[in-house]
Amino acid sequence: MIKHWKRLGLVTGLSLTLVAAGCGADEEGEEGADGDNGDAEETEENGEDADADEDGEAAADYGEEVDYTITGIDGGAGVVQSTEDAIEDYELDEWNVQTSSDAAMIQELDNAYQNEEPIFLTGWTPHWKFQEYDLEILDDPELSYGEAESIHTIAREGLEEDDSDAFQIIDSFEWEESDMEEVMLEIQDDVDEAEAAQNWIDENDDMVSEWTDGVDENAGEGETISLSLVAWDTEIASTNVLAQVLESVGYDVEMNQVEANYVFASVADGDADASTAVWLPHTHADYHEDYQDEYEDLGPNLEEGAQLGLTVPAYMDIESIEDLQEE
Ligand code: PBE
Repeated sequence: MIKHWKRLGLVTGLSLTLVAAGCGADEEGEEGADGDNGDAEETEENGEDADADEDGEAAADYGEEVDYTITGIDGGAGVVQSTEDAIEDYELDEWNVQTSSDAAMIQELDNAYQNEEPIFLTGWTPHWKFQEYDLEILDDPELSYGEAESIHTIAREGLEEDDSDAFQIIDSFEWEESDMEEVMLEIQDDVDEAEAAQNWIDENDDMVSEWTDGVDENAGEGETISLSLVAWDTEIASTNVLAQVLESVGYDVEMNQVEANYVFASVADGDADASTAVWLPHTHADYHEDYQDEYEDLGPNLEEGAQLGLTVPAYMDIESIEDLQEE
């Protein structure tokens, strides 16, 4: 599965992601002629789920209804790559992933959700979308999306020697899924990112004071620390918290939103000091393999709480990615 990932290298992922143009519902038009499973639409016991007679059949209808399109985020994201792997692993030949951004995907989810229409998303937890919408991650027996994983922090070589206080804080930063969700939800509720981060810090000063233990309150002396991130809500939350803590002891923090591959390249090159955006062992395995010798992996900032998966609204009648296979 990992093979085509490599090719992305330093090139922007966006333009390379498959958008299997125009592939759509055309060829499968004969499914009404399948004979005995005929009138599923009309024979419901519960009248509600008109198309949802049994998983296989409902899922086939979903394919047509969504034009065999999975609504994705940026092409550099591991979850988009995993979705392309799933298309291959489950032989979903006519399906494709449409790339956009985290925000645009959520907008599409919102539109579909209002109308109870089917939609397939490149999903992951933690993410506030699971609090705001009733969503499910489909079973993935082939493990195209990997298993539960952790989010790691990486730092540039030499940061520890150059600035042991900043290094200590960056290295100590660690929290839990529920913490990250709190910050994400507030940002989603239109609280400014820095303010949401600060609110969480104010409520969790026991934890935060361990990260800054022994660090002088003016340790930063105005030095700049630069953190790389992608505009994924999880990373916006973690990076803002870390930035606020660094600023509280006198650092100036630059947060640079970049494409996924550049998170790794920038820390490897020393252009950035650190990043909290590294999902392992699955999501970013290939980026990490390419760059891990050139930066320091400081281990999880969020342990085992993360998971990718093909995600749908709970009102859809489908349980497994396998249900999308046409018989
Ligand atoms: N995500 C959020 C990223 C990692 C962080 C799941 C969208 C990805 O798929 O690469």
